[in-house]
Amino acid sequence: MADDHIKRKVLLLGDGAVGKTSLIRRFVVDKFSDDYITTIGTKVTKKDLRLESPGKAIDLTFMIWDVLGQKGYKNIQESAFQGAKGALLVYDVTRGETWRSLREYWLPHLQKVVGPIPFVVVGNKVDLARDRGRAQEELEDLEYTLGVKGFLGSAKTGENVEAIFLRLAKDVVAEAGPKVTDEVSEAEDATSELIEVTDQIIMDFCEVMGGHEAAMPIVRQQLTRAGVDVKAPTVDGLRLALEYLAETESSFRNAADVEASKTKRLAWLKEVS
Ligand code: G3D
Ligand code: MG
Repeated sequence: MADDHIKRKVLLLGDGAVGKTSLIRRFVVDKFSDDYITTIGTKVTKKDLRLESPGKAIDLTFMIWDVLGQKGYKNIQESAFQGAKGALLVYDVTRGETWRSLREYWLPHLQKVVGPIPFVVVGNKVDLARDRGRAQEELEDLEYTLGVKGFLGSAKTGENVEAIFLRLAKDVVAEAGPKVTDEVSEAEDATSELIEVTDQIIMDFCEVMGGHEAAMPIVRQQLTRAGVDVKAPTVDGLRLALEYLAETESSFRNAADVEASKTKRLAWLKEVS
C-alpha cells in the first residue's frame, strides 16, 4: 500500500456573514457558535485528512484560508489567493445577493489570480431556508451555469459539512472536478476609497512582516484595538491604527524605517480624507 502525504492550500470565499468562518469551525472542531466576529484580513486553519481508496491512502493536510468577505479588499484577497489549489465558494441561501456575488465578484477574481483550480459551491444556512425546494433549484441553477458541483449545507446543524470538504479534498487531490474558467465576467463594484486605503495599509504591513501568516494576527489585534470596522473604516480609526501598527513595528525595525512607513501610510490616508 503506497502512502502519500501532501499539503494543499484551499480558500473559503464569499460575502461577509455567509458562514465561512462557521463552516471551518464546524469542520475542524465540530462546533458552532452564534457570536459573530468579523474576520479581519485572513486566518489560516490546519486540518489533517485521510483519503482512502482501494490499494492506496493519501494523507492530506488542508491549510484552510478564511479570507475576509468584505468587497473592496482586493489586494488582501488577491494576495491570499496565491498558491491556492482549491476553493469553497459560499453563499447564504437566505440572501440572494450573496448568490450573485459568487458569479460577479468572487469567481472572476479567483480565476484572474490563480487560473483554473477545482472549486465547490456551498449554499449555507439551509436550516433557515423557508422553502427548501426553491433553495435546491437555485443551487442547481448555479451548478448548471458554472458547471460545478454544489451542496446545500448548514454550519449550524452540521448538515453536509463533512461531505463538502471531502468533495473538495478529492477534487484537489485528483486536480479534477470543475474548474474556475474564464466564462465568468467581472462586474464593476463600487468600493469606498477608505476601504482601498485600509487594504493598502494592511498589505504594506504584511510586506514588512514577511507575509500574511505573521502579519494578520497583529493586524487583527491592532485594528480591533483602534476600533476600526473593516466594513466601514473611518479616518480617525485608521489614523489610530497606524499609530498602533507603528508601535508594534518599532520592536523589530529601526526607528527611521518605522517612521518612514508611517508617513507613507498617512499620506495614503490624507489623499482620500
Ligand atoms: P463569515 O465568516 O462568512 O463572515 P460567519 O460568516 O461564519 O461569521 O457567520 C455569520 C453569521 O451567520 C453568524 O451569526 C453565524 O452564527 C451565522 N451562521 C453561519 N452559518 C450558519 C448556518 O448554517 N445556519 C445559521 N442559522 N446561521 C449560521 P450572527 O447572528 O452572530 O451574525
Ligand atoms: Mg468570517
